[in-house]
Amino acid sequence: MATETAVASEFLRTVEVHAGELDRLPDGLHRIFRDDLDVLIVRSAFPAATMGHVVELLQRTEHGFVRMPQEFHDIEREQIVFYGDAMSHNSVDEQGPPMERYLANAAIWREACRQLFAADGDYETRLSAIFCSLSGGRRVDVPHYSDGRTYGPSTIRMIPSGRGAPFHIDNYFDGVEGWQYLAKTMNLQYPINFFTMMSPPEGGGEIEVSELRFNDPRSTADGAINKDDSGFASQRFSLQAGDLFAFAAGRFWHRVREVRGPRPRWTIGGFLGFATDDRTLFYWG
Ligand SMILES: O=C(O)CCC(=O)C(=O)O
Repeated sequence: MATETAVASEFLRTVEVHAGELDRLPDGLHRIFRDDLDVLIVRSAFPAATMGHVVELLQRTEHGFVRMPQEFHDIEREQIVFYGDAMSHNSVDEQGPPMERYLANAAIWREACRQLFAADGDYETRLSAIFCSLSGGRRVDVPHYSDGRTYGPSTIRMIPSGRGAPFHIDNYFDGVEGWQYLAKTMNLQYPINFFTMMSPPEGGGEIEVSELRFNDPRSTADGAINKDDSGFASQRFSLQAGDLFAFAAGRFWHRVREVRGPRPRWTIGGFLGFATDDRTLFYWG
């Protein structure tokens, strides 16, 4: 059954469904967009065994993805690593990825992802089917750049022990070229973030969404990360391998809690946006 949560201590409007009952939320993603819902969880969106298998493959050297450091230029230093180029900024690419590199890496990513999931059911096919069920009958697609090349459908993110994603909010991408291009045809005022848990760590690593909203006078205007998040109420979500999480990441500050134990946290995901003509739901990494 679709479980809708609205108790006082849980300030986020959350709906949780099993992958077999997506028809209960035919317009679920648009509800996040129109500020009628904050969090949507699809339990077992992908089989846990599939995720276990692909994470095992990712830890071998021949996976085919381009690994992108997120904290330090030297990829050999222990840090958060993305498999694939993300359409966002970090301390290595402060203005976001150069478009030429991003688009070249997007094509590599699609092929590497096809290979990665070859034995388990194609990732893009499954993800797109899930989004179709939750998109209110809209077309679902990965965006194209002006030259016809496609964006990447997602990225894979590895957070090692002792690290987490800092407190941040996902609507300070105005200076990122590939984001500006998307904003010409999409309403990206409050982007939606989605990811599927591939492998949870032994401890920590929960996504934690704060009550602090975009433009709250208590937040700084520049979106700087590593801010102090103490003093704000938050809700924490635990996900199992295969669970998909989509949320209003442009409305609420959020972070990933520090990963504990030897196993890294692996996720795969990106962003969702609705076309301004309201006919298409786009997703990209
Ligand atoms: O992919 C994740 O695990 C975290 C997502 C997130 O916080 C973000 O991309 O803004």
